[in-house]
Amino acid sequence: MIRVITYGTYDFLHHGHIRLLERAKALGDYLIVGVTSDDFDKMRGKINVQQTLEERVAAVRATGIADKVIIEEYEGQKIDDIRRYRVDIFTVGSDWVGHFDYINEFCKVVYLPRTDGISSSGIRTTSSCVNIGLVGYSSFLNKFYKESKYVNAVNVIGLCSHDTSKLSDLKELDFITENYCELLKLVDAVYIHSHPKYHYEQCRDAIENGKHVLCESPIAENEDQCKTLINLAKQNNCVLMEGIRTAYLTAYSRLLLLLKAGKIGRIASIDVTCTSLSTYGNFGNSSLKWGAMEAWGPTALLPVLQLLGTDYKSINKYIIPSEEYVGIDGFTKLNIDYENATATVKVGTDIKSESELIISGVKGYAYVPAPWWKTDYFEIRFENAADNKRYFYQVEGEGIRYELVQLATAIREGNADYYISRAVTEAISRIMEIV
Ligand code: C2G
Repeated sequence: MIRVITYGTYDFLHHGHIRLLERAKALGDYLIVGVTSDDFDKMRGKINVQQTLEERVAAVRATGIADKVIIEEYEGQKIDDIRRYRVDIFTVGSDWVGHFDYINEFCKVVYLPRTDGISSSGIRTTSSCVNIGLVGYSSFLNKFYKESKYVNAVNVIGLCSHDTSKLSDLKELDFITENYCELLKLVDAVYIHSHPKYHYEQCRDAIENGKHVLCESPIAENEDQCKTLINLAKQNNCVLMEGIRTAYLTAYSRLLLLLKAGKIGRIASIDVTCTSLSTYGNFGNSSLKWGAMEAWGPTALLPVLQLLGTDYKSINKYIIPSEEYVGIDGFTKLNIDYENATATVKVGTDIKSESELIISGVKGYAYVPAPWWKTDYFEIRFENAADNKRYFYQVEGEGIRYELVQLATAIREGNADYYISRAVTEAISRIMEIV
């Protein structure tokens, strides 16, 4: 019996895939199909996959062509599989010619002609492309725009800004306006990165016009405004997503899962620092300058609220005012106390410090090095250093593209608060008001 193996993502299974599977089967008597896991696809840069692994496996099984379906989860697994299943032929489409020649050492390699004129990314783009308008003035929007090009479920088509002097990359957009209502007429969704004092009304106007919103946190300056936006989004069947990029990073979300699973035992203390001397809004006038809490508060509060909860007992603050801008905090330290845990949050735009995250538990602690908010790496450490574990998860583009993939998914499936719960969003707005 000649055993053949092939691998793929098989997102939105189409006739190109099926033809490949048919010809793969024809190479022998028994066909094994490896379907890639979500993590493995993300690791190898395929972040746009929209169907779940379960859906993709089911679709391949339903063709009735494969004799066995396995999951491809890690780099190098193909060699393991070829040995384990005593494979005679590895095959894949001709778009991979040369890429798998090394497998000739283990079995015969056959590249089959790829079917022209169809692709999963083509299906994804036509089936659910979200037209996005950008709102704001910060140079960060250049990075956001560049990252959006990696996500084929979204398409940035316009900008609303009162000052485009720092938005060089966006000058290529066909639609640039100072009129927010005009932008709203054109798009399906907006990404709001204006000054936090405008977030509430810009979110409200977008949702009232039936538009989805991804807004830089804080989405509102107090809890009442926040609750109003959440209810309005529900009534209008709009997605309202909080833009804290850290929440969408694989490393951060895996750290949270490990800690919630009790990896370090009960968490007693969290120390988190976020400082950066050149944060958005340094535009020479205080009306556009973001204070330390505005720039870093939501990010710094995220692990505290997600791990210790939102029902803290007290918050004490220590504020060092900005020396340059009246009424703005240059550095803020918060002590947040719970029934049996405590957190220290330090944020600064005028003062530089070691921006790390340390989560202390009764069995050990988690250490995330600076800049922890865009980390690809963390350690879980114990009394016996031999038990320490290191974790690495590749990050591309500081998490913006993962945030955009989640926005497109939320618009398609409706789960806007999958990564950041509404309770956390409300608590952030509540704390922003206190401070
Ligand atoms: N394919 C094809 N014709 C198309 C599209 C895809 O023949 N129009 C083939 C690909 O060459 C591949 C298989 O169908 O052999 C699955 O394609 P994808 O789902 O796009 O996954 P891909 O990442 O290309 O799979 O490690 C090997 C990779 O996993 C190969």
